[in-house]
Amino acid sequence: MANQATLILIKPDGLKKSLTGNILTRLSETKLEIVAAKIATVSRELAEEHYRHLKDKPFFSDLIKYLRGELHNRRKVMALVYWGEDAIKKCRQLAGSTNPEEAESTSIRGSYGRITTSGVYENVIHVSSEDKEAEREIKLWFHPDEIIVNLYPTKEAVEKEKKIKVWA
Ligand code: IDP
Ligand code: MG
Repeated sequence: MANQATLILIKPDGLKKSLTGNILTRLSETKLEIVAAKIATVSRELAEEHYRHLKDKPFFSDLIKYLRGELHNRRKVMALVYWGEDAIKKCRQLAGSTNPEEAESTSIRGSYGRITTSGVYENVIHVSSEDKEAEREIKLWFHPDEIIVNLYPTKEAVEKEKKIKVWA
């Protein structure tokens, strides 16, 4: 299996429960490389685009609230790109099943996830499920210059008169 990239999100419940260290320690068992990392706020557009494959599900609007941190008063996620051999399978195995009640008890979701009374699967972490999805998601969450390896083709562009913030 060739090198592969996957998006990982530590979701707002993971941040609120102070699980960042535990989750990164678990993921380090994979011996994969972290090639991008940041804390990000999640706009409605980003959340809806990220979970667009679920937009017809009855739990979609709660899922968007969950990813945006509205259920945990933590308006942020930690986004990372893990890279290396068989990255998706290795990370999904450690993450465990989508439904935290069905996830193996020692997996990340099995250890730390729960189903809320309103039925949201609060499962602490997101992992891309296959190559095409990983590419779509990584491009959604990161600019090319935030990733320290060349994962996908890029092109040069000039942004005219774009206001940016610099240190005062
Ligand atoms: P995945 O996160 O394991 O790839 P997906 O099917 O892509 O699973 O679903 C994305 C997220 O939507 C899940 O991680 C979970 O938070 C939520 N979700 C998925 N299915 C259900 C469901 O049946 N009820 C409630 N929440 C769900
Ligand atoms: Mg998925």
